[in-house]
Amino acid sequence: MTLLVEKHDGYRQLSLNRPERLNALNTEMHGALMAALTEAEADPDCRAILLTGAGRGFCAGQDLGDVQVGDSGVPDLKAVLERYNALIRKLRALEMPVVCAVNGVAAGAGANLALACDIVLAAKSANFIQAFSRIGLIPDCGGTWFLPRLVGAARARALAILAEPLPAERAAEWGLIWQAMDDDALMNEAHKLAARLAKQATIGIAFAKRAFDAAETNTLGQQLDLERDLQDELGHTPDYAEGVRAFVEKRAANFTGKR
Ligand code: LHQ
Repeated sequence: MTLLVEKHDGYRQLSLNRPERLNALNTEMHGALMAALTEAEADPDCRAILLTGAGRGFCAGQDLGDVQVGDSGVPDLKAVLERYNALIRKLRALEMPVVCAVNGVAAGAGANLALACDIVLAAKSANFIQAFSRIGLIPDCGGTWFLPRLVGAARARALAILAEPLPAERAAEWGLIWQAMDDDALMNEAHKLAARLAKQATIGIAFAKRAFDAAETNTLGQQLDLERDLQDELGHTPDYAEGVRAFVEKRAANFTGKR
């Protein structure tokens, strides 16, 4: 099994599971990950995802032994990239929060897979490596889009060109990820976070994801209109009504995540 799926109360943990290859992504793992996300979406009881890796690595990117050689005699990267792009699009559009617990090295597509998630936690021993330039490629899986937005143009370019490992603590200082933490605390914290998110007003979180992504191309005027429309829709959800009621009654809200 290249992907382990564990169901928890309100969320699912997906663990990339090829530890002997540092969870490098092959065709089978891609398929399993896409299928697991589709299943999670269809389950009304699943309101958050926790993505991590089995063993000492998070994900070493594309399995370099699993790239089909095309007619021209060179690896057919286009076909492989179509799969990655579909995966990144799916994660960004998923109507629930995605927590990524980077338990060890995240290299190449593995690094940018993590960056596509909504909240990234990492073990202090983990590193992020934009390994692509080492094999003559550019950052893909949204890397050229995520990096400058997260850490600024100068750092983005140096990360991509030099392909040096960026330790988790510096990644957090630079704003590439949310938090770095002691290795032995990581999974406990990640589970606590996923469980907490699964009890939040998750449809609101889904709309915030959509708004942040739209903001990348919208003008302020367009974004104000979008916020108004999304807020108007959220204003008709049971979670909004419950949130306000719970506030007034000075009690914890009981959210459902339903539209
Ligand atoms: C691997 C891999 C790996 C296979 C470690 N594949 N076996 C998209 C579309 C199409 C094509 C191409 O690419 C892409 C996007 C990309 O992701 S490109 C970037 C691909 N990834 C890389 O270039 C990273 C390659 N890996 C490494 O540089 C190192 O393994 C890192 C720095 C991640 C970790 O180093 P170490 O901690 O020293 O571990 P290791 O190198 O000894 O790896 C452990 C094993 O895992 C080893 O196998 P072995 O049989 O010797 O024990 C590696 O060969 C294997 N492995 N990454 N991507």
